Amino acid sequence: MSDRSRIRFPWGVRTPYGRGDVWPARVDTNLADGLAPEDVERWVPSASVLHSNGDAFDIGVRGGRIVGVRGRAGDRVNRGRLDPKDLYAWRATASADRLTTPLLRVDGQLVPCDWDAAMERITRRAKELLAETGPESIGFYTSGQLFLEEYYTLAVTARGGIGTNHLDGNTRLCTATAAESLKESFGCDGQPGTYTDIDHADVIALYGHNVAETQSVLWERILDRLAGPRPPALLCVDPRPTPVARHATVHLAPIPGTNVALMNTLLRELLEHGWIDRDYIAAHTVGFEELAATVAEWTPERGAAVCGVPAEDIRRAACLLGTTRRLVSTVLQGFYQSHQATAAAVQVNNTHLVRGMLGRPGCGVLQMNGQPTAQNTRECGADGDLPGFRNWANDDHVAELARLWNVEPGVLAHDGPPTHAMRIMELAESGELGLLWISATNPAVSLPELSRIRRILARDSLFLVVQDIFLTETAALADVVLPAAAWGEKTGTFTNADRTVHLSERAVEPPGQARSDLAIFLDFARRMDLRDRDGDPLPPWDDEHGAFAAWQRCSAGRPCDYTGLDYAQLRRGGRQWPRRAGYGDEEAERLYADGAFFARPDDCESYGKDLVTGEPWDEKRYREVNPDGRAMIKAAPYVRSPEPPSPDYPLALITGRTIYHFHTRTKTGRTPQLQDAAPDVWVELAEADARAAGIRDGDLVEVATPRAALRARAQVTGIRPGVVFVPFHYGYWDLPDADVPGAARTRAANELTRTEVDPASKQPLFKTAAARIRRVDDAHTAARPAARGRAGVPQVTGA
Ligand SMILES: Nc1nc2c(c(=O)[nH]1)N[C@H]1C(S)=C(S)[C@@H](COP(=O)(O)OP(=O)(O)OC[C@H]3O[C@@H](n4cnc5c(=O)[nH]c(N)nc54)[C@H](O)[C@@H]3O)O[C@H]1N2
Ligand SMILES: Nc1nc2c(c(=O)[nH]1)N[C@H]1C(S)=C(S)[C@@H](COP(=O)(O)OP(=O)(O)OC[C@H]3O[C@@H](n4cnc5c(=O)[nH]c(N)nc54)[C@H](O)[C@@H]3O)O[C@H]1N2
Ligand SMILES: [Mo]
Repeated sequence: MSDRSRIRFPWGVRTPYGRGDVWPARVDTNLADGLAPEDVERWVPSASVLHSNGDAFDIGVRGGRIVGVRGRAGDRVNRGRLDPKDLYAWRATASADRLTTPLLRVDGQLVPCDWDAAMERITRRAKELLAETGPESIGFYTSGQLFLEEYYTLAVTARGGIGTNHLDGNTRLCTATAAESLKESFGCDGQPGTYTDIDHADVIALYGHNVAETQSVLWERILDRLAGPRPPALLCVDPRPTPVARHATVHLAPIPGTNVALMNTLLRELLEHGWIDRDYIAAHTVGFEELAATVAEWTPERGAAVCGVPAEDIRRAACLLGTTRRLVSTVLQGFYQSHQATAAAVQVNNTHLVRGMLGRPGCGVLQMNGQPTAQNTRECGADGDLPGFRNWANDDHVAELARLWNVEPGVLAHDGPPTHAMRIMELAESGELGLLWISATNPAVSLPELSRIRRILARDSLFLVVQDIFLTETAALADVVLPAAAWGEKTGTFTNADRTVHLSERAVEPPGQARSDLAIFLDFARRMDLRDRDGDPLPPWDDEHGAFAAWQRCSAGRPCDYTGLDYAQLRRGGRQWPRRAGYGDEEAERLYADGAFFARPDDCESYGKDLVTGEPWDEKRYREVNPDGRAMIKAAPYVRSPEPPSPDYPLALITGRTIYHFHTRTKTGRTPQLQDAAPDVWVELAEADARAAGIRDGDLVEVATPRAALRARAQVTGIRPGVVFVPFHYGYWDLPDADVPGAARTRAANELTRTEVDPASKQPLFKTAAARIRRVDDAHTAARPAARGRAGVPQVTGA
């Protein structure tokens, strides 16, 4: 298949296989025009940083430049395959508009400067703030896209060195609910399942997960099973007619925000029919009776009325879940970013717990990650968790960290849990936070209610540092901009959604003065003169090798144990954790195979929360409920959405992704093949809603919520009536100055979304808002280019 056609046929050709067989290899390659594989001078091991699937490939280098990519046939994750973003977006790393020097704000303008000037300005402000108000006036907001070594360095610097509790990652927007749901059910973060479960499954249930577009190589694995002998049945729960929905045996398209009602209905069906494993429940779980009581009222008819799906379809879905012997479930943003996020994700865990379907081939839960390195943000404690899945409310865990870092325990002790991202923004808004350091994330496009975020980031009282590879919408608001080395220009490790760790090595030099994020964080720590109890520099390491070794010590004995991994092994291919020294691939494949959980009161990462209110449980309550550290079946009643459609705003607005772009498009928007496939924002709406508003396919329309309005081209599809979908990829960096918000052109989906977080995970509800839509008069639109074809929609479903 030609290169170019992978844009139109993103899932490539099928390599069918049967249940229990090994997924055949297929090597995808993309090289700069005119080059053949033998022209490549060196192949450097790496993996994808444009999703969480962890697809492994080698970077081709020639003449000191990246000239292409080639999938790794032997890797357990992708067996050589690459998705369209990975095939093409390596080109963006060499864009002419990369940041190549630090920038300082002088008289309102960002002007180039050297590293000394930039870092001195930052450390001067940080030292003033430490002296005037203390560590809690400084905050860090990082990413799910750096390397493990970088997160651990930042966590030690911020938590152990500066002593602030205000450190979170954009993983808060992404997989905070995955982590929270795993803690609530199993006592600890860490993915129970593995991708090889796809090879064995008889039913694959996908909840709010458009895997075809967001982990398209994993979807190829599913398509190859569908094309082979003894194919699995698919259950898709998504209001849109995604490629997954089109291949589903049962497609449930619930009203957005009703996931808990649907899950409770499905669970009741399992219980009513006795499709449960009583021995497993008795031996390994607590909480079953409460679940049975909570779901008792959720008859299929009641679920159907609340969720707006036929009762018969719910029965068919439950029958799939209830009668299969091998069930794999995946969950992603349609649950995590919707109303009652954690409560809904936990109910998916419950379907596995009541059926005893965990830790065996073909029986696994994948509470998916989204970003390539989100797992590492979480395990290294660069988010609202402590490193090594330690429990902030357990004094022994905090003391253990203090010993590891050789700092006073008091430095790490705080009144509450680490501050979550939206709270960090509130502290900046109120003026309590004086310095915010943002690395590898673009909140001026990706956070909800953007007019408010722009106001906060632009405040005079906030000294804003932004560390990126491009001058993003966020960087444009900074006081100091730091140019980072990108993927391919630095070395480090990262872990995908099924616990597979890959090594990504430096292939080429970074442009200009750009430096790795690791070097920047360490430079800051040195200039701040951060020290441990013995007066030695903190962090004590100087490079990625030192950081990795320190992380291994921190992870030892914890669920995410890295002590048996090293760079030399990882250079040969991805390997999963947990990996104590001497552990083999078998032992790492699935968590909880023996029905033993990391949930004993002394071990667990969290004492848990009330799923509806988010109220934390204390140690005493946890010990009462779960003294032996079993899996917890936690029930949740359904609660109505905080912003349901109303007479003024009669539609439900959801937001999300296309296969061709990654987030705020800093890379994919600079890759012509991808940008051309989805050049501008659109809004997907149903035929009936379009007709009612006099809208035809391709018309320019305005979508408004109580917060703002944006303009986009209409795409009329088979989406559930009453629901509109807007991709969130389109910010403003590639528009002319005149076309920014407030002027002619508002196009970022997050202008419309609301600042509301899930009570338990604190993840913003990007998929819960009420909206209205109207056609914009043609006279206004004559000058605007029409989107070519159906932007963002692959031409062929890959069957
Ligand atoms: N191409 C591409 N791939 C990516 C990314 C990217 O930007 N582009 N980003 C990566 C990252 S960081 C992430 S987090 C993942 C996200 O991956 P996904 O979660 O698969 O992607 P989304 O499009 O955000 O949302 C998934 C689906 O949720 C549905 N949905 C919306 N509201 C509801 C609801 O209330 N209930 C239910 N059941 N479904 C609902 C939407 O219709 C949508 O199809 O993708 C990763 N992979
Ligand atoms: N409405 C709506 N909003 C959403 C979502 C949604 O579905 N709907 N999804 C949410 C989710 S799941 C996510 S993950 C977020 C993503 O939101 P963001 O994290 O804001 O999106 P990105 O564009 O990936 O931003 C990453 C930034 O890091 C820079 N970068 C890349 N590599 C490096 C590096 O090596 N070093 C440094 N320093 N910088 C680097 C990139 O240029 C880019 O500016 O958006 C969230 N926002
Ligand atoms: Mo994400």
